[in-house]
Amino acid sequence: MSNRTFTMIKPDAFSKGHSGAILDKIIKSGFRIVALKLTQLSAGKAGEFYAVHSQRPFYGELVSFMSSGPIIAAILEKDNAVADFRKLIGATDPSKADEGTIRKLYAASVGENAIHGSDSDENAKIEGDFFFSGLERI
Ligand code: 3AN
Repeated sequence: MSNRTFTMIKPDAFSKGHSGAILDKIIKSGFRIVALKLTQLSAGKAGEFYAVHSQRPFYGELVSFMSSGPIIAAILEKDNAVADFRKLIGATDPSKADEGTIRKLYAASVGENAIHGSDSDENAKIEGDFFFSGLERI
């Protein structure tokens, strides 16, 4: 079990001004930030990041949304990071997310669901490496 996961505060949450509250909740939940950046994905880069979903019907919408505005990307550290962070963000569909989760608090729909969290240790490493060089993390 690795102790790192990867997250993005998505364009909807960023543009609504929820980034500070979300980062505060993440830190207060026991995650340590080990890399952090504000950036905006091109459609090409968003397509590459979500390539695993390229055959899904929502892929075009997802790529267009994820490249529509700034995002905050981060690598987070905590024991059992991947599973604990998925619990903190809640279900993909915010209407099904538990009370108090980030998606319940800040997400509007399954397509625009405020935050990303890696779904496995393997993907956490791939996704963290997609955004951050060795010099950009501690
Ligand atoms: P999660 O982000 O909870 O791991 P995935 O991996 O199933 O969910 O989906 C990746 C992203 O694709 C989601 N965060 C969401 O933005 C988008 N997505 C998933 N399902 C749908 C859907 N039915 N319609 C639109 N977008 C979707």
